[in-house]
Amino acid sequence: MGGMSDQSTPQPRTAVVTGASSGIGAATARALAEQGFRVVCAARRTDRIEALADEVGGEAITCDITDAASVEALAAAVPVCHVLVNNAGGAVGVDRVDEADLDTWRWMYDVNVLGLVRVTQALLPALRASGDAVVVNVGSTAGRWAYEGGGGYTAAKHGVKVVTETLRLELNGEPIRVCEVAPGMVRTDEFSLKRFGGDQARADAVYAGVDQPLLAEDVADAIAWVATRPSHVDIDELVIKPRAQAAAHKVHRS
Ligand code: 8X3
Repeated sequence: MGGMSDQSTPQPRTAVVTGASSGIGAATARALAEQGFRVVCAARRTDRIEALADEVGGEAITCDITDAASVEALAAAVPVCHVLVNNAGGAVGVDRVDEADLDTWRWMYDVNVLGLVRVTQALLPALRASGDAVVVNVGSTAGRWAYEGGGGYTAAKHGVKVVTETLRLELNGEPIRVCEVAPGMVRTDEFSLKRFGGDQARADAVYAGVDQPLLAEDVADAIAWVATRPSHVDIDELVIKPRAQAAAHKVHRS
């Protein structure tokens, strides 16, 4: 800063992380900054992303991925993007299919699938402009397994998996890799709390007796690894779970 510019000094590569205000998104912003990226932290909660951007030397852009104008503004601020981490998403409720509240299912599809598509569409020119880009979509083991009460969320995360595969096919021949990182049980401050409408006891019960659920940092580490492979190496998908979790219905609890 303030010194003579040295033309041989490479410009930092730019990464955009959605849902950067907490959990996996915030941890990913930190992990990518550690890898030398200039990180654009995007989320709805401005105060949180501004604090994070200050911490990592990046930029905060308030963005609601369900809103077209908001996403267009994000894209307008990022002319070149080397890494896009589509992390924003979430679950609401554990309704059985026969009693499902379709408004919450619609919200989950809107955020997890359509939001991801909206951001990807908007940033594709910037990804192309980088000449060597990686899109990392944060899926879930819920995109691999069905479980009772999970229908609205598992349907959406299966959607993330298939959209990721489709985009990889459609971009074949372009210098853009398309990857999915699919975590299982991750203990974050907000995921289960939001799912259970703020009921802390029900949120805590998800992790009860589980020896070391994954932390946001574990998933961020995987995302940063995916994003920093050599240009010719595409990690199609990476499923990451705590050792205690073998499957949706097979979680070892003490
Ligand atoms: C979160 C995993 O098991 O709650 O993406 O569906 S699970």
